[in-house]
Amino acid sequence: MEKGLVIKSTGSWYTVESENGEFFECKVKGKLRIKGFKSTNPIAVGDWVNFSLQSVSADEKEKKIGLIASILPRKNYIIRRSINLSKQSHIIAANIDQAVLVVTLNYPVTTSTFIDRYLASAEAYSIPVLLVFNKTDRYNPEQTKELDTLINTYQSIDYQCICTSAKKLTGLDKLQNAIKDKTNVINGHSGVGKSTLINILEPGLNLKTMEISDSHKTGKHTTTYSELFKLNFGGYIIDTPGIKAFGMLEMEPWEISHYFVEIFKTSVNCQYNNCSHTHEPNCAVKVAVENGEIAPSRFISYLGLLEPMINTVLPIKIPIPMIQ
Ligand SMILES: Nc1nc2c(ncn2[C@@H]2O[C@H](COP(=O)(O)OP(=O)(O)O)[C@@H](O)[C@H]2O)c(=O)[nH]1
Ligand SMILES: [Mg+2]
Ligand SMILES: [Zn+2]
Repeated sequence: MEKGLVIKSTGSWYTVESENGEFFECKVKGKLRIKGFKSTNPIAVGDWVNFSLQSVSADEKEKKIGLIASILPRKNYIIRRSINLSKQSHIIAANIDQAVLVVTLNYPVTTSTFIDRYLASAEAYSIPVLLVFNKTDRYNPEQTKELDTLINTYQSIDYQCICTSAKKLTGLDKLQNAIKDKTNVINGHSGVGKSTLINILEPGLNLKTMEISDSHKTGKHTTTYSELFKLNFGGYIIDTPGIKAFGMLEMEPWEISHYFVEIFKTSVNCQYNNCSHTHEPNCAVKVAVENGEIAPSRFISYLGLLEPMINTVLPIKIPIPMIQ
């Protein structure tokens, strides 16, 4: 039995890279079942599988194909829930080491709310995030200050931040080091520079970029298959559908606060252990926002996610102007 990594899936065939770097076309042997999981695809890119090789003759030539016998346990995965009623989900990718969110303050605008939703989703999936602030060449002094504040906010809660300019070619070594030897998904609004950055780091890798999210707007369910692209300097980049695919999991209101790391940490000091940090007395989170230990923008993002679930009103006066 061989062990390998699924790097491409077309539905019934999988391209598997064996541990010594050979590629095999593989099929699933019999029926694979994953306990407690209803999914349209049992195997996804990023899965490690055990497979055996079988010789088949094709066009009078001997060829080896693989038969996948089992999947190794996943450390995480991202899914897209189906829109129809089957309740089946589609696994986009498994075993992701890092989610890279490319952000620009402007051109186009990325709001802190958008960043925070992304971070919360990634926390829910247990995927570390790298924040890449691109197009620094375009910022005037005032915007640069704004950027510094934003970076301070995220670094203070332990998210790795890198500033880049694909135009001036700055920060690219840092970016390369940060994604090297990892399996990365890359996201961010259209136009922030994802393709440009990737093409500089890995010339020739023309990612069929991620604008597939548009199909979600129309409600159409396009079956898309992801692919792991190998980086020559080590690691992989996953060509994934957009941010929508990385959306929030179904969760209870109290769960949301678990995915805002600093809110979760602070909440151990709230009077009620199921405190929603809105109307409750003796709420340590509200105190921390008021005295500047928690960034107001983060608290506002948290309330924004809570709001569709319960009717929240801004529970406190926000002392500092926030970045939008
Ligand atoms: N000034 C400037 N422009 C950039 C930078 N990075 C990308 N761009 C430009 O932004 C536009 C969108 O980039 P693209 O890579 O297609 O964005 P994507 O949609 O995220 O893949 C292109 O015109 C790029 O040339 C940068 O760091 N500085
Ligand atoms: Mg692109
Ligand atoms: Zn509280």
